[in-house]
Amino acid sequence: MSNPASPPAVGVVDDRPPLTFPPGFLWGAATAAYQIEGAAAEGGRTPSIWDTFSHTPGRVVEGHTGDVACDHYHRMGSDVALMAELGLKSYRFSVSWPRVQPGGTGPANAEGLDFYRRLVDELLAHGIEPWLTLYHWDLPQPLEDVGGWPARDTAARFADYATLVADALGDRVRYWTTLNEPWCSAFLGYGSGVHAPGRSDGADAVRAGHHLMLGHGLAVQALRAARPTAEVGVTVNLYPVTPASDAPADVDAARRIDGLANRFFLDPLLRGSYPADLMADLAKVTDFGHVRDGDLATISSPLDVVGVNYYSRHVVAAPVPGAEPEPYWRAPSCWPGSEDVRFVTRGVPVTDMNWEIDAPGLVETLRRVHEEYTDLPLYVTENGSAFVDEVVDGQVDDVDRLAYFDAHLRAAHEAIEAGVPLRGYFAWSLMDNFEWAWGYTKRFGMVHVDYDSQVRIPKSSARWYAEVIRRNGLAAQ
Ligand code: IFM
Repeated sequence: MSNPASPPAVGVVDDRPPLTFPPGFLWGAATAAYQIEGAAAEGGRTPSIWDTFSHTPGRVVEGHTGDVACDHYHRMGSDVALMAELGLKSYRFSVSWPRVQPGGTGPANAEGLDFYRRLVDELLAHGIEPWLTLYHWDLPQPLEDVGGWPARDTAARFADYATLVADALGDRVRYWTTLNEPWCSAFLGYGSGVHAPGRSDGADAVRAGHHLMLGHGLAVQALRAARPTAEVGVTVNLYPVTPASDAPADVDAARRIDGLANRFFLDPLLRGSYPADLMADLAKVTDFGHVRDGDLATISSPLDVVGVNYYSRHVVAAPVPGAEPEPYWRAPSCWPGSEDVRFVTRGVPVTDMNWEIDAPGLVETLRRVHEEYTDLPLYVTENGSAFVDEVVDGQVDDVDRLAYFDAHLRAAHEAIEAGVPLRGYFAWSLMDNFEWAWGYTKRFGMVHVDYDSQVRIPKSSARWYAEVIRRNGLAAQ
């Protein structure tokens, strides 16, 4: 199999055609508060679950924390100038809940809100559309202390926080995302415990997933009440799930993992129901007693856009007795009720995260959301890759990352040609940052960050992306 992310070999004629995207296609890059801001104890910010988790020995590689990160809190002006230099049409960032509402309840922290007001104003002054995500995993620690997302009340707290941010920024932000990747918050945070808050209980993970979606629905209603013209959506991380063979047991393993990874969220959010087969699979974990009348109507409150984060594909197979448990998102505890399913490595090229590179999977994913779930405009709100970078003579020539973007943009274009109303694409990430349990050891940025000096160097992929934006498409190669 050819490597979809390989740059053309020297001397080989590459006939990839030029591709033009629809007029107005929104080209952007994304980040998240805890991954870049730093200033963890400044401006009235109080700890989130990620502060607690990263400061707990053994939780994050090499004991890294987000205390300083990319110091974006202090360098916001020059970071926005860099975005403008790259020609970004939009910037997707998240608001730190404990920065704007310390502790997660009560009044707003004016200093915290002021940071985001200045960020948004700076973006607008540079002609960059702000795209605001309310929750990218930094739950205020006091809310975790009273139960976290497995507790129903957290959903109501989230809606209050949404109102507070909408009241402050709704006059200048058009695009609002409630949650980023609720699968990770629920199943990595409360199932396997490799993410904050580091709890490991299948029933709690399922409850957390439900209450995250309930919080989303309540926040959609709160945003609409505060700002009727806002364009509101949610971002889910989706994977095509493929059986390793046609054997019925492998096909069933794929159905089960697809249920937990994709349909657990897509069905309630876009159809207002949990899939019956998923509920049957989960029967040994939970009786779904946490779901109350009216919840699913709230969860499926009408949206304006849907965000899709895409990185890779899951290939799975039926259990093999005695198989070694695998780490991270392949860990059995991420998949309550389906702990026995095996994740298969196909031997295709992988990124530094060990995630298989599979650009056609993006076409499949976008088509599925459109053809099976919704006619709403779709946005790829994250797509990108970690590779080991080297700074040579002050430059970073990240050919692998560039090729990854190229292959996935071609896939995005193919999806548009197949009828998907894809309206924009956000590269993950604008700059290298705190990659959660991996700390600073994994680099996803188009811009290199030297964490000692905080010097930023746009990599080859950033220069290339700037050209893509300028042309509104890909040049022939
Ligand atoms: O860094 C993360 C991001 O916070 C959420 N989506 C996946 C990225 C890469 O792991």
